[in-house]
Amino acid sequence: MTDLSTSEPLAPTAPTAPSESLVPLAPLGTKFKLEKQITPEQQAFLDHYGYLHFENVLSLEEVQMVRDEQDRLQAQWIAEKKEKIRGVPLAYGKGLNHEPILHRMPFCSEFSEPLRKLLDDVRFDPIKGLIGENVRVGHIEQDGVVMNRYVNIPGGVHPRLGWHTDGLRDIFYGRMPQRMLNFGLHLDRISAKDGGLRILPCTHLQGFFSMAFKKPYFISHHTDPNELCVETNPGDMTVHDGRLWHRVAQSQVENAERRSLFVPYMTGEPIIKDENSPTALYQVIAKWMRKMKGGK
Ligand SMILES: O=C(O)CCC(=O)C(=O)O
Repeated sequence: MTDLSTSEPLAPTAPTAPSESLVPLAPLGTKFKLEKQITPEQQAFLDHYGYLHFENVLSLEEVQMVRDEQDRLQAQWIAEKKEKIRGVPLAYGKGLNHEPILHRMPFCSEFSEPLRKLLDDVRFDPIKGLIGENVRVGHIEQDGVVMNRYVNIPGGVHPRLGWHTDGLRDIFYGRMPQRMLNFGLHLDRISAKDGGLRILPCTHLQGFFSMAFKKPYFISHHTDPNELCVETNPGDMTVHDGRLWHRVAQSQVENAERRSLFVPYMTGEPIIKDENSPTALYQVIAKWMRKMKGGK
């Protein structure tokens, strides 16, 4: 296990005050277009707010392919009665018709050729440049590429996800949080009433104490006065800094489903997972919390 005191912590980025920056800062909520290169405006936006939103990154055919792959893998893993993938417990629950489903599916790109091909497409290369050199897609690291399915039905166990940052899980691997970005592919039309992604802009600049203790991880679901609701269309992509606080709000519509795919872009020493990997403590806690709500 790495000695925490000697692990290299996240390099804190100085906040760029709009007035001091040479690059004009676009207003919060701006949706960008993903081109072959990240523009200085996009970089300044990420540095300042901790996230970016790109519209129409996937075609509707690609969105359908991702949805089909999620359904295919889900059916396969349920039929095989899989309990864990590479040490990560699977989150079983009920779908819109009360059929068995999987709410979170880790390492998906390892089990789907078309998904792997899509995520390695050159269109995503500019994203890697956002956090510097030696960045890699975390296909086989930590939880890998995760497919999410939130279902809002009476008695449902996973209609939402509490406040958290993604970077803190490094602590469970015995090291300080490393620099990372998580990019999300959004598969549904989601407006504020449908729940969906809520972020706390600028919290990536908060420092370690606030990253660890600002809110109780995954337990807190409260609306924060400073949160931003990220409304998406199928094929949109969001990118957020691993230090940014975010949550997924529950839909106000009954019998509703939302799907997303999250892809980690990692730096630092890789923490590779295989079939013999143990379950990390944060995954044990997540499973225990699901059980408390009646899930598996
Ligand atoms: O579904 C989303 O938009 C966010 C997912 C997320 O925060 C996570 O999987 O850690």
